[in-house]
Amino acid sequence: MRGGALLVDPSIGLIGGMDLTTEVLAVALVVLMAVMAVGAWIVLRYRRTPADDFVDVLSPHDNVDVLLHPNPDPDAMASGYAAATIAKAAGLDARIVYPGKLRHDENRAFRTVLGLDLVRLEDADGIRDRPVVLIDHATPRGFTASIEINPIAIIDHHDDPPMAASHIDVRSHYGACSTILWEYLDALGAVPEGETGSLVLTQELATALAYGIQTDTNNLTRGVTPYDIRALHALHELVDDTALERIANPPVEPSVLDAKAAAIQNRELMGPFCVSDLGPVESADSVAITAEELVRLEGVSTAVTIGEYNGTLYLSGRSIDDRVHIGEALERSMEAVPGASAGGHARMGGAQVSLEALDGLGPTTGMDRRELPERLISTLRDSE
Ligand SMILES: [Mn+2]
Repeated sequence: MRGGALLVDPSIGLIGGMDLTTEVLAVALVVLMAVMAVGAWIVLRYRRTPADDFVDVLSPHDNVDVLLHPNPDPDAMASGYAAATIAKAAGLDARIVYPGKLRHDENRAFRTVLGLDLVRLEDADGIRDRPVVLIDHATPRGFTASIEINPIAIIDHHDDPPMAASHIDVRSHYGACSTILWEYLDALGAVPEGETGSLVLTQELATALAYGIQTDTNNLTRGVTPYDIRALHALHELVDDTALERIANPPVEPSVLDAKAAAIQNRELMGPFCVSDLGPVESADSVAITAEELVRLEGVSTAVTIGEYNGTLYLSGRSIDDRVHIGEALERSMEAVPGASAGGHARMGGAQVSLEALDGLGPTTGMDRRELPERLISTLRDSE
């Protein structure tokens, strides 16, 4: 029974010095690790991202209008550019549309330097029956019948509650909407120019997004998050520095210099308040530009400029004083004037009133044009 003795020989369970049970365990462990690795790869590869949801919502359509808020800023334009790029890569015919006006030289330079194709919107007629994506705002506004628009998607970073849509991605903790759109491009596997892929992150698009992040975070000093920094970091090597420089420092129009001269010359100071009547201006933009300039005067924390353009008086206010809510202060100072509109945020506000409406009241009501600076200053003092 030597064979029988062999069967019970303890050495039968040893292969290469390893116990049989250990070997089975080792194989099981390797198999388990392989399964986990494949599982992780599948999860990573096929994980649903907000970008995938966005593409899903777009894909049943042949065309889409990417709608920016009125007077779009670089962040809105860059985000719209990215959304339209994603839509085009998904096979849609995409347009970028906006109501209002492209204000400020910087915004116009942004459009020109980057060769953006933007369509201006007068009312809802052109887009009412088309699928609409809202970018950098959560409710359409600033054009006739805007209430009739039912967007299919909303991508925004403001606090405002969004209206209903199939795809809603509002991240109010992000410094820029451009950051969200960069994350979309990244998740969808966008490739730099020159590489093969259906979704291309061109130099223009990268420059636009980087500029959008920079302006909406005030050069990374306001509301910036690690997400914004990460996006900017990833975009950095694709950015066209010369284009950035051209957008940031557009040539100054002589009329803007004239307005600045008038703003400095005509300024009236009372403590930290500065009000200046520029008289007639060649563009309403000058009024906002000069308010931004005057609030930087040493000792001044709140500035309001007034300019006359096309029969309308434009007022623009800036405040770096937390006790002054400039939007509300302008509203209060315009309360007595019929047809005047005013409002804004704590640090930035504006008002418009037709010269006719102002004249109609006459000096007896205390709202003569010459009294306006004084009246504004007293409203600002009351709001302290
Ligand atoms: Mn924004």
